[in-house]
Amino acid sequence: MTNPLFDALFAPHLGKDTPFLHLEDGTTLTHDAFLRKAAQIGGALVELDLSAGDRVALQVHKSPEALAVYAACVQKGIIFLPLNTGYTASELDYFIENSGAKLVICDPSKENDIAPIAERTRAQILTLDGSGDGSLIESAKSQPEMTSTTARNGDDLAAFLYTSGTTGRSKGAMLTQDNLLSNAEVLKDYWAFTRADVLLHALPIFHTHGLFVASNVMLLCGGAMVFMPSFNPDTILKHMPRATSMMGVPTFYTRLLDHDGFTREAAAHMRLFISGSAPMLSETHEQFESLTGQRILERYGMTETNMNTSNPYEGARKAGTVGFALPGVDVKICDPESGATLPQGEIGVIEVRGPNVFKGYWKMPEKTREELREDGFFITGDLGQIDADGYVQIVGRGKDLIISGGYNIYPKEIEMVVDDQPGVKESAVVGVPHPDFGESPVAVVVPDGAGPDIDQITSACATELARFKHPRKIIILDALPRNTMGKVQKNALREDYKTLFTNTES
Ligand code: MLC
Ligand code: AMP
Repeated sequence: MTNPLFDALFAPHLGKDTPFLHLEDGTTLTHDAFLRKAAQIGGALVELDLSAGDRVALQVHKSPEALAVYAACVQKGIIFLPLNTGYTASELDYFIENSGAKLVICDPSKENDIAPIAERTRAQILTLDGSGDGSLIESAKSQPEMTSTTARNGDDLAAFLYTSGTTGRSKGAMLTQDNLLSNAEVLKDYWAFTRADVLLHALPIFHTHGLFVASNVMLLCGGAMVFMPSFNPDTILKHMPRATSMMGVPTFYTRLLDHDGFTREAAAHMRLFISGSAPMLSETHEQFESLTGQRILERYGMTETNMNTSNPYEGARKAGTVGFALPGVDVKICDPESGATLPQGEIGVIEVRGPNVFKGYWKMPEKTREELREDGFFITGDLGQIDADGYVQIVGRGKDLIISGGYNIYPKEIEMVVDDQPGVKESAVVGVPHPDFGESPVAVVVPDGAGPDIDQITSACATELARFKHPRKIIILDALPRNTMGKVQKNALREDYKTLFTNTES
C-alpha cells in the first residue's frame, strides 16, 4: 500500500527520536512524538466519518497540533484546506460552502461565528487553540498513537489553497500529492537542505510558503525547525544561534535590518537566508549583504504552482532577479495577447509548466481553462523577462494584484465592499509602495450626493474583510482618471499616490 506524500515526508520518521520542532516554551518535539499526535488526530478524523477525498477546513493559530492536522490529512488521504487566521466570518462562509468541507476546525474564539455557517453547510465543527487544546485534541486523546495509512496515488488531491482572483471571487487551487512532493524534492536538493539543518520558521502555515516550501522541505530532509507562532525580530535573534537557515517574505528582512541586534556576528554562522512571496528591493539585498556579508537567495512561486524559479545555492545570486527555472520546470515569456513565446530579453507574461503545477480550480472549469493551457503551461499573470545570463526577472504584474507583507489582495474585493456603502458613486483600489509591507492598498472614492461617511467605509471593511486587506488610506476624488475607452487608469492613480506612505515629510 502506498501514499507517496506520506511515505516521503512522514513515514521515514516513525519511531525516530530526532528533533523536529523547537518550541517557544523551550521544549522540543521529536519527529516520533509529532507523528504520534498526527496518528491520534487521524484516528479522530476517521471516527468523525471523514475519508479519502473529503475536505477539512482549518482556521487556527500556528501550533505543532495544527501542523499535525496536515500530517493526519495526508496519512488518511483527506484534503487539507488551511485558511488565513485573519479571514472574517463572511470570508469563511464562502470557503466552507465552496469547498464542501465536511469538518471545520477553528479557534474556540471563532466557534460561535462559524457554527451557523457549519450548520447551514452541514459541516461538523471542532476546536483547536494556539496552545494545542480544544475539542479536536480531546477526541484525539482516546485514539491509538499508530494508525493505518490510506493508499493514494500521486495524482490524488492533497490540499486546497484558496487564492483570490481578479473578479473578487476566490478560487480553490487543487494541489496533488505529486505537486507537493516533486517541489519539495527539488527544493531540498537545490538549496542543499540536510538533516543537520535547523530552520527559523516564523511564517504562517496556511500558505504555500510556510506550509509547503518550509515544512515539506524540512520534513523531507529530516532537519528541525524553530517553530515560532509569528514573526518577531527579537524572537528570531534569540533563536538564531541554534539555526542554520531562514525562509521569509521581504518584510522579515527589512524588519531584521532595522533591528540593532541583527549584526554580522549574529548571522555569521547561518548557511542560508531565503526570500520570496513578494518582490525584494535591490536596496534590501545590498543592505543585507553589506551588513552580513551574505547574499539573500530569492526565489519565485505561487499558490497554484509551488516554486518555479530560484537563484542558485552555489553561484551568483542576482539582486532584482528570481533566478533560474527549477529542475523539471519549464519557464517561458509569452506575448500577453497571442500567447506566442517571445525572444530572450523581451518582457511578457511568465508561463510555467512542470510537475509542480496544480490540477485546476475546484469547481471552476472555465477559470481553469483560462489560466491553464492544454499543453500544461500555467499563465501566471506576472510580467517578466529573462536576462542574457538566463536569470528570470519579474518586472511587474499583468494582474490587478496587491501584495502586502506577502499576503495577496485583489482590489476588486475591497472595491465591492466600498461601492456598497452609501454616498459612494464608485471606487478604485490601488497598491502603492509601503516601507514595511512593500505595498499597501489605498482606496480612491468618488462621492455620490452628500458623499460617503469614511467611518462607515472603515467599519464595513472591518466586518467583511481580513485586517490585512483594509485600505490603509481612503482618498476622496471628484472623478477617477479614465482612458478614452472609459477604463479606469489605475497606473495614473498609482503614480499620483506613490509617495503616500514613503514620503517621510508628509
Ligand atoms: C498583519 N497585518 C498586515 C499584514 N500582516 N497588514 C497588511 N499586510 C500584512 N501582511 C496587520 C495586522 O493585523 C495589524 O493590524 C497590523 O497589520 C500591523 O501588524 P504587525 O504586528 O506589524 O504585523 P505582523 O503580525 O508582524 O505581520 C506582518 C508579517 C506577516 C509580514 C510578519 O504579515 C507575515 O508573516 N506575512 C507572511 C505572509 C506569507 O506567508 N505569505 C506567503 C504566501 S504564499 P492592526 O489592527 O494592529 O493595525 C506565496 C507563494 C510564494 O505568496 O511565492 O511564497
Ligand atoms: P500567491 O498567490 O499568494 O501564491 O502569490 C503569488 C504571487 O506572488 C506571484 O504571482 C508573484 O506575483 C508574487 N511573488 C512570489 N514570489 C515573488 C518574488 N520573489 N518576487 C516578486 N513577486 C513574487
